[in-house]
This record gives sequence, structure tokens and C-alpha cells, in this order.
Amino acid sequence: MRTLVSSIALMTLYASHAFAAPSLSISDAYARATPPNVTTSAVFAKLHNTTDKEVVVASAKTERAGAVELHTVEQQGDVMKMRQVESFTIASEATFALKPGAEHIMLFNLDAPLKMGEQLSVELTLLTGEKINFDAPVKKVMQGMKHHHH
Ligand SMILES: [Cu+2]
Repeated sequence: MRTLVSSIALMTLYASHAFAAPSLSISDAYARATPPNVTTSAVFAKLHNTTDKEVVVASAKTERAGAVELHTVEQQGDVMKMRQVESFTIASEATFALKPGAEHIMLFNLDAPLKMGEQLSVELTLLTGEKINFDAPVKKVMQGMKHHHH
């Protein structure tokens, strides 16, 4: 893996701008399966910044959702609440984990329930305008944001 990463870095060095590697590499992506009549879901993934500069994710979209927001989860008193944020900032060479109970990509107005085994294609737009595309398989996921009661 380390060898692969270094050779990609080398290729980037030698290649012109036109062939630059994507600024983010995406791994472990998945989307939450939805029960019938539920039109919201979320996408999770690990976003690895492959550059030596900060990378800012400005927006996300998928054809299956009428609206997509970047969300974080915050504790308010005894309750965990989701809140929209303007962007996700990923430090140089760092990995930013989108996961249940933390930052995630929130989907609204799904055109149909997300079923296990489907692939959801997602596009991220960085502040620089660069687009990052990836596929998120649909999986059953624990709620993660609603289990904070005692
Ligand atoms: Cu959310």
C-alpha cells in the first residue's frame, strides 16, 4: 500500500495538471438502507486527503435524493442533534471519517427506498471545483444518532 501511495505521489509529480490524481481517495463508503416510507438516509465513508494542502468538501449530491446536506452531530444537553454545516475540512494527508453519530452526508427526498445491495453513486464537489465520484453500497446501519438515551 505504501509503495502504491508513493508511486501515485511520484506520478503526480511527473504528470501535468491535466492528469493530477484526485485530491481525495474514498474508502469504506456505504449508505443506510431505508424502510418503506422513509425518505431520508445518510452516506458514510472515509475521505483521505492525498494532497499536502487542506481539502474542503463544499457539497455533495446524488441523483436519488432531492436534496443533500453535509451534517454533523452535536450534543445538546442530553440529546444528540444533527446540524447542517457548510463544509467538511480535511487536513493535509489526514483521513476524515463520515460515520453514524458524527459527520455524515444527509440525503432528503429520496425517490425510492434505498435497498440492501443497491449502489448509490455520490458526487462530492470540493471548494476548488474538483469533483470526486464514488459508489456507496446500501447497507443496514444502526441509527447511531438516536441511541443516546439512558
Ligand atoms: Cu443528518
